Amino acid sequence: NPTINNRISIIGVPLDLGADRRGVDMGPSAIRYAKVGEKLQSLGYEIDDKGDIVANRPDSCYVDGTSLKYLDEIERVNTELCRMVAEEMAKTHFPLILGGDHSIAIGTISGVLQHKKKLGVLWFDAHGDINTAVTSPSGNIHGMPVAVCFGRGHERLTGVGGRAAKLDPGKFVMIGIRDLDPGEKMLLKELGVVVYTMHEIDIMGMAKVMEAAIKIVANGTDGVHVSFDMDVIDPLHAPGVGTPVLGGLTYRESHLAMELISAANIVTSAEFVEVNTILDNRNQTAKVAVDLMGSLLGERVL
Ligand code: 4U7
Ligand code: MN
Ligand code: MN
Ligand code: MN
Repeated sequence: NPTINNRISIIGVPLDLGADRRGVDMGPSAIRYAKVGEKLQSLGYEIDDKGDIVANRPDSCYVDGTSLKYLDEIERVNTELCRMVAEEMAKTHFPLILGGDHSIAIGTISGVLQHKKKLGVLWFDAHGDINTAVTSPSGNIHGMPVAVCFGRGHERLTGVGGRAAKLDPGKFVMIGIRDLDPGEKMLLKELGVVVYTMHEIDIMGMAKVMEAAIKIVANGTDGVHVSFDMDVIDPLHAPGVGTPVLGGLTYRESHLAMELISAANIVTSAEFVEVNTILDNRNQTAKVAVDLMGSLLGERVL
């Protein structure tokens, strides 16, 4: 894959506070156990595993009963993640982040933005993750990272990485969406984010959806980040996620998407999040995640 350096820096973020439920904190170890390092090495990459950013356990965190659960610790972990991602990119390494709940996209993307000022994003998810404290039905910050990356939400979150470094909603594409809260629908329309819901994937097919999505994020940008929430895949193939929603991507559809991104030579960073080992079936979801990373980073059948 010529657009990316052959060095990959893996950063694990065993955070589950953003989901307010245990299980995704073990995601990074499950993904490592599913041989992510071996897979990427076999594709010719040099792997620099930076280890994990350790988060406090929920029972030792202060919760003040506001609409933003575990704000202090989530801000701290994301600030550290932002710093590490920027540091790895300064070495021209490709950052591959293992989650953890999806609130870590705040740190990943703000770190990438230190180097890629005109970043495009492909956001794979069953959910929109574009709530704010005002619209969120749960107060869980893993439902808010997209809003934060557009500069909307609590200043302690939008302040991670600096107030200036924010995403352009016109260069942000969502894929696989099938569960949006009322406030999310309003903000998506207001900002003009392109959303390929499951309906468009059914009608157009994944190949056409990706062709259109890639065109949007590749033109006029200086890099593309892939944020992959494992719950975009149907629970049949990825049962180990915290917030499963019926009617998701098949195993093949998700792979085709990764293969087409890889063929377009546009990706400059990636994260795979929301693997919940407690709900998983013999590490199946972590294995699917590693297969997808392979396809995204150049693995082919022949
Ligand atoms: B994930 C939810 F209300 N929208 O905000 C919320 F349905 O990172 C779910 O995509 C968020 O897994 C899911 O709590 C966050 C809910
Ligand atoms: Mn989700
Ligand atoms: Mn998500
Ligand atoms: Mn989830």
